[in-house]
Amino acid sequence: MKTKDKGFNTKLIHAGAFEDEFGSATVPIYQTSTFKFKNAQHGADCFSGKSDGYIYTRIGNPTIRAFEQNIAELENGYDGIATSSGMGAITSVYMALLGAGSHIVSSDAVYGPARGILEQDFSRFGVEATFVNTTKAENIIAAIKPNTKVLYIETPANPTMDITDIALCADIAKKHNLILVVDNTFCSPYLQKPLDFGADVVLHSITKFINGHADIVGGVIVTKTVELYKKIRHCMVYNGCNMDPTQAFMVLRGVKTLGIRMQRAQENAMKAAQFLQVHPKVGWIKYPGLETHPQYALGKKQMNGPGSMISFGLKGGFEAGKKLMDNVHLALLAVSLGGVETLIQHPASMTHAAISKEDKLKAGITDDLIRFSVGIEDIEDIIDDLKQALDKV
Ligand code: LCS
Repeated sequence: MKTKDKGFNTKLIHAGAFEDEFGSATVPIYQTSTFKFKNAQHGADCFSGKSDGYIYTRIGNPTIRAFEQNIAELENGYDGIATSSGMGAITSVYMALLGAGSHIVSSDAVYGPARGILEQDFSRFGVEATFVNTTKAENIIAAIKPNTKVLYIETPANPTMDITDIALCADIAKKHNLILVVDNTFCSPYLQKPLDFGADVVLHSITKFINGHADIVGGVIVTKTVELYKKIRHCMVYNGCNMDPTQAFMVLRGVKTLGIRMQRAQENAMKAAQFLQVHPKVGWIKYPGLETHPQYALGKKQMNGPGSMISFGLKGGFEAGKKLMDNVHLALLAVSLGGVETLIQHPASMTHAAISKEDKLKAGITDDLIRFSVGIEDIEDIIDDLKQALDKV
């Protein structure tokens, strides 16, 4: 079924529709590493690109392809490249777009390893990186050098919930001939479509909202142009961080409910945020749905809803936060986010441990910051759980 002119929830279920000879209603798992050629000429034609038949699962596979075409349509992009993990997506993009002597400007608050691999590994190959608070355009412009090739932003940022203006970044990128890459993990295409605001590449950890059930790790990249698609796919295939057919099957199943999951999770998050905001033991809270968020208006402009991620700190600092995390019963004390279950974690010592203490503080990742990923359970139970844990602080 052609879904280009259909609504988002219809696309979730039917985009990139797959057909097979049996009329399967869902996409089967093609659990095979390799594919038979019809004859030697067909094999040669598949390799030269004259024929588009499947060759080898690292290069392409029907189950994986169905997911790639689905997500490309959801993000309004040219095509998708599925990867073994979100970090696989990020590394493939860095590999494709950066090289010895080039420079990247990135948000200072990004998922820890997305920054760590630039500082600790790409630096060994002569790639320079500057991390700035990208919520202010002047910081980005000041960091751009003659050898800057990429502007990389995460919005809302993990874990500070800072919101960066995608359209403004696209303008800056155009003026300076940079490729704008947006990590859209915290929103999913249900809430934000960076390519529509002028980004060149959008990527995700599909481990989070897109799959939504905390049962697989995976990633995906969607590009605006065929040129970027070819360049990045080449690096993913040669680097070997392809998605597996079973992962693709799982995420094809998960993505179908993205709309209803996100809607429910953000309704819950709004109520949880309102509860935390007025609680006497809470020192501060950052949630895009509260008017107290520093970029509340920008969030309203570029996001179709505030999402379900909350960052907050207790008046008693880290020690109080530790007590809270040790006393929740319903929320799981676990990293990751964006699943149907509510999760709580401490970024400074967990997800962002790869970043130096000084850089963490500069990026706003304070020691008291608690990250709360609100699930789709009954909100009364989520709030009761917070209440009883806060009583013990
Ligand atoms: N981008 C963002 C914004 C993320 O939050 C993560 C993982 C990644 C990329 C990497 O994706 P992965 O390779 O794990 O699929 N964030 C995690 C987090 O906050 N807790 O655990 C993982």
